[in-house]
Amino acid sequence: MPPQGQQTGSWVLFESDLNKDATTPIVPPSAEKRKWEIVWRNVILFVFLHIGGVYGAYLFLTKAMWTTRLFAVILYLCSGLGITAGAHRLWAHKSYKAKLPLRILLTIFNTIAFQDSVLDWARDHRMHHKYSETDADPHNATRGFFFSHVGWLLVRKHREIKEKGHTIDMSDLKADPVLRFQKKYYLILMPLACFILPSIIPTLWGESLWNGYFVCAIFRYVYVLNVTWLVNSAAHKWGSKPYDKNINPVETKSVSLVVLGEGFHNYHHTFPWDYKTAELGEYSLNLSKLFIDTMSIIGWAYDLKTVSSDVIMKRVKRTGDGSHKEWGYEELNDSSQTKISQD
Ligand code: ST9
Ligand code: ZN
Ligand code: ZN
Repeated sequence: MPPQGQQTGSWVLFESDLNKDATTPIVPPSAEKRKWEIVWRNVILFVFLHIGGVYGAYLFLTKAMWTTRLFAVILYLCSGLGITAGAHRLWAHKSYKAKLPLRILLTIFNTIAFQDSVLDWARDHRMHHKYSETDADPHNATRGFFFSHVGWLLVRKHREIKEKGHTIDMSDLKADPVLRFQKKYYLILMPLACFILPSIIPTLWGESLWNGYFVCAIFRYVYVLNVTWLVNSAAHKWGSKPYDKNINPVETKSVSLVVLGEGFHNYHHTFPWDYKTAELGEYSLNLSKLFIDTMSIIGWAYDLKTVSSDVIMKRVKRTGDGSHKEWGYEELNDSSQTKISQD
């Protein structure tokens, strides 16, 4: 286990610890208990939202018209792409470039998702990568599953986030007028895109406003929130680490399926600039890649960044846990290695 920082509980990894023993993963230890400065407004809102979400799921499964169900699924996919292909891959990581029409489309999709403005989302996410698993990481997974899933949205941010926040350069995104417009008018655009229009549109084909609201707005929103949060919680906890065993993020196909290809999190934290956020990125498990590739064919997306297989192979051999299909250990005799889960 690596030595821990004394004051903040953040972890320190010394160069000398690296590859001391190729079979021993060096991962951040669990954080000590922190004081929770609970924001009761958020707790109450999220409790009601989730109760509404469960009711919406019931209506989705039993009462809603099939056209309404289809519309809810379309909203899930569009708002999901607004996060994966938009806030995450395009804006937080700049793993590809997009022309104006695509930036506008992704901003609309992103506003349907209501995960705060792209400028705020990307700032937190850049902190998450730069200060991963420390107090300066907004959803520090060493504070437990609940904290990294939703708890971090229910409490005041740790002071280290605010103190170290100035080290994150956001000038690239602030220069984009589309993102400035979204942030400036967020409190008008977000209710319209996430709640009002998704509730009203189903009435065009004869659905009740009640069903439209609970199925297409509330249930769909709660569902997308929770699957997104799984990337911060489950994908930092349960799975294999073929690319870097020294970090918490893992590969999990089951999460990938519902988050449009964002569950290959060990790969993503090792090579965050790859637009696929996965080594291979099969379309069935990575709809976001399919979307970006399609956009690239019509010329709206360009300069797609990726990683050569030679670089990946070297990294797998140097820091992987042995579970990589092609370049993993030939024999997994040791019981601690066989425990490394295949998702
Ligand atoms: C939501 C976001 O759910 C989910 C993000 C998930 C990310 C997942 C990533 C995984 C990879 C991608 C996978 C995608 C998969 C998608 C699949 C889709 C199918 N740097 O925040 P405040 C400073 S949102 C620098 O108020 P408090 C700054 O000065 C859900 N500085 O802190 C700031 O002022 P300003 C809906 C920072 O008071 C000031 O502090 N939204 C940073 O402690 C105050 O900031 C909600 O529910 C920073 N990073 O409050 C809202 N951060 O902003 C929830 C802060 O003016 N949030 N500063 O510059 C809140 O209510 C509050 O933020 C709080 C903390 C209570 C949590
Ligand atoms: Zn990322
Ligand atoms: Zn992560």
